[in-house]
Amino acid sequence: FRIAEGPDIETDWYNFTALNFPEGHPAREMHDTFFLQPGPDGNRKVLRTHTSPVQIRAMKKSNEKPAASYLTPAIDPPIRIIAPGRTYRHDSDQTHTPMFHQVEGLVIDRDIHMGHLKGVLEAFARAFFEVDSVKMRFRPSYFPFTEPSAEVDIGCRRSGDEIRIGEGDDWLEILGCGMVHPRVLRHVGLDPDEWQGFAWGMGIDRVAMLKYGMP
Ligand code: 2NL
Repeated sequence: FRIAEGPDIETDWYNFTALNFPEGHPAREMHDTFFLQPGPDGNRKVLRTHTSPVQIRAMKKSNEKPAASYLTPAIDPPIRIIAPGRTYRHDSDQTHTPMFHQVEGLVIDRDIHMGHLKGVLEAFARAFFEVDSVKMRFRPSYFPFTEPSAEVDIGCRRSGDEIRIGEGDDWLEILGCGMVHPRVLRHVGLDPDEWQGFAWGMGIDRVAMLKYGMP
């Protein structure tokens, strides 16, 4: 996986439209979006509400021909990227800060399926929590940009103030994921009959607290 980065200030298209949020859909407001003042063209930019636009930019680049051969060459699929970064939502209380961090991951290749997603996330959980095996479950969920979509819980055991990861009869949600929606692939110029992919996203604050045993 390569690390990919992008701008904090995004256009509506990269933050929402390309990700299959319909125009005028309440989900755009539900993200508690910070909107900037409209520019001369009437378009209002946003503070990105997730790191997904970074991946949209990477996929779009992957099939755009550079203006000249000495400029950044197009990265053809397969794409394997991790997109960490600041994200913003108009939400502020004891458990929410208006600026927080997400890490998203994306894989695009031929013949990609949910089994690959499961394998990558299991390998991630074992490495991140530094344990040999992690109990995991996938619950059906919904995101506009993936189909099917799932939320992933890891097994844990709580005793007093302590929490043990990877075993036990309790569950803790750590991330959301799914197969990239064909409409998202089409928006970035990839043919969904040729290319498939999976993506996931998580808030890093939660997993960091778990890893370092903060209650
Ligand atoms: C969550 C869920 C998710 C993604 C992020 C993604 C990005 C592209 C296309 C499709 Cl460009 N999907 N990202 C997919 C599923 C879930 O995040 O709860 N995050 C905190």
